Amino acid sequence: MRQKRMALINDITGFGRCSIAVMAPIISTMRIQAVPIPTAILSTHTQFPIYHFDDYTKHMPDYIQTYKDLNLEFDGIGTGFLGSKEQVEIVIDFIQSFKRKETFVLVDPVMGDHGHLYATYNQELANSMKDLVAYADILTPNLTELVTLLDRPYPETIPSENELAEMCASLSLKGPQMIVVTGIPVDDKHIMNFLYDHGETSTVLVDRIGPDRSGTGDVVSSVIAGGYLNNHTFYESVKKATEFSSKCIAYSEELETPTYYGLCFEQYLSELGDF
Ligand code: PXL
Repeated sequence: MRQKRMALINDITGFGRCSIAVMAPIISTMRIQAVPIPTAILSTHTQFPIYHFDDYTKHMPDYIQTYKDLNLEFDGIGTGFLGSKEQVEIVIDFIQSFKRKETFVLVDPVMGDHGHLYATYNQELANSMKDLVAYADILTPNLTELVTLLDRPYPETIPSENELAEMCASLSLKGPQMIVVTGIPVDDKHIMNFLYDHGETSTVLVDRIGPDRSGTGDVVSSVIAGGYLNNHTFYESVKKATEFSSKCIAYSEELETPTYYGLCFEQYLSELGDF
């Protein structure tokens, strides 16, 4: 028997607590081997006023070829921030090569927030993200990403649970049967995560603490992936991810950490070790 192993296809950002710099420690703490596959290397993430961005696309095929030649196996594959259509195609090839019957794929369709796509995003990239969605077992969009994947406009009011269920059902026709719409600001005091699991829906409500923080999605998706790989249900994994991120956000606020410095997750990281 070997330990479980998860490929993390995402960027490496030095300062700012996002992507692999967050996902690898969380996955490792959850006793799963983390295997980074960088899509880009950045000094800080793109929410900072300045950053150095080194696209890794041209290295990715050779990097991945080593794993093909070694016949490596992965129990989980997680994808996040992707920079170009070409990169999405490389990721789809990776999934086609490494997804076995028991391998689960989590796609975090990192594209934007608050109704706007990130600066590095354009319509072409958003369209190729739709192709990637077809390979996901678990999909973790926020509301902006959910409507973008469905080619719908950002809603003027927060959608009802029935509307969210209908949108998730539409998206599930493309492949993913477990969808969590993250960070829905239902009112001034609460954030809702809406779950769709093979046609069944549920919600996880959490107190809203301070303004939105960058990297929250990366903390949430890695705890979900780790929990699911450790044989928890999708609902249990989302609940743990929500509670953990909420605790980290409260601590980050207490320290008056700037929102773009991300979640001070190190404080509570060890608590994930027994989940
Ligand atoms: O956490 C999302 C994310 C990941 N990677 C990079 C980003 C962002 C969000 O801005 O800029 C490089």
